[in-house]
Amino acid sequence: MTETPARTFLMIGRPGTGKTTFLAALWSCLSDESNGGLTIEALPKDRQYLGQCAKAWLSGKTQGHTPARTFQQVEFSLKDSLTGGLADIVLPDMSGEVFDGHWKERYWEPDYDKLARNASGVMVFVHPQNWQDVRNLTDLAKGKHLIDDSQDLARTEEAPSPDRQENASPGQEPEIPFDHLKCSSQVVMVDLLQFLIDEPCHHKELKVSVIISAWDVVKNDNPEKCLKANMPLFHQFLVANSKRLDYRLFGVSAQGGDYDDAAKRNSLLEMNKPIEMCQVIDGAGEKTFLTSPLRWLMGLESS
Ligand SMILES: Nc1nc2c(ncn2[C@@H]2O[C@H](COP(=O)(O)OP(=O)(O)OP(=O)(O)O)[C@@H](O)[C@H]2O)c(=O)[nH]1
Ligand SMILES: [Mg+2]
Repeated sequence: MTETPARTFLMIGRPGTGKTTFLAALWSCLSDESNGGLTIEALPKDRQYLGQCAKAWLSGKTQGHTPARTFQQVEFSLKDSLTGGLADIVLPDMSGEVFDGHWKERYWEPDYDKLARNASGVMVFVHPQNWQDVRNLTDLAKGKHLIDDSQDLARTEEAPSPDRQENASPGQEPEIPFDHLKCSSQVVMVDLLQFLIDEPCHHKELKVSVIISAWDVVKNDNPEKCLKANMPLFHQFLVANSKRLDYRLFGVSAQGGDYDDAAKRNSLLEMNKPIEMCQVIDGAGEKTFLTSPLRWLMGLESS
């Protein structure tokens, strides 16, 4: 370990956004010289968790859902082969449910509070599945007349749900109870970043790597345009706060493809080197390295 204090980076993302898969691929590729110039300088004392993740990743198995409340404190010591600089990194892996809990409960555990206040950078994960819950005002306006037209039909055909029955009084529209977890993911992601730059952490400046994971399923060649089109509120928040959130975007395929596609999975497992399974591009769509999101947080990439 180096004499300078370890630097803490957070990995933030809702459930199933690719956090553990990215960590598994990153850890597995840090010994490869063609990964963009970051190599392991000293092995962590506790490698069991990283070892498990890497084993699954190398054998083409999905990472299991990270259990809620389990705090995987990942720490390693890295060397930048371009400058020879050394750095100790703390990169905890947590379940997406933990972040949903922060959003819903407006509360986090003391352990996480310490990490959040110490953090000098954040990897923010979004998955194409998160886009299904994004609606813009034009969609809503278009949808409204369809709803109006079909209301009579729906009233006759649909039995009211227990929630609706409970809350409806005669002659009134039934009330649907608010469910935090059904809110649009882009609203949740904005809020999670606001916890860091506003109450309670008040970070003046944070490096941010926004990772669009499962990039192999995205039909777009430019992560910046892709985020703008699919999570416009979140994208606008990043742009508007770019003095405090010094962000870079990446499209990352840490798994290389869908494992349910047997032919694809076999072709990935037949690659000469594991690192060839991953594809990473920067915000403008240029090919880059799996380590680039981490290098950006470490200040090793030019602004
Ligand atoms: N096609 C494709 N799927 C991916 C990729 N990376 C992750 N996935 C899939 O996305 C899902 C979630 O991945 P995880 O890495 O477990 O996500 P997570 O954020 O750690 O999830 P939690 O631990 O539940 O918070 C899994 O089904 C993965 O197989 C990728 O590069 N391509
Ligand atoms: Mg996980």
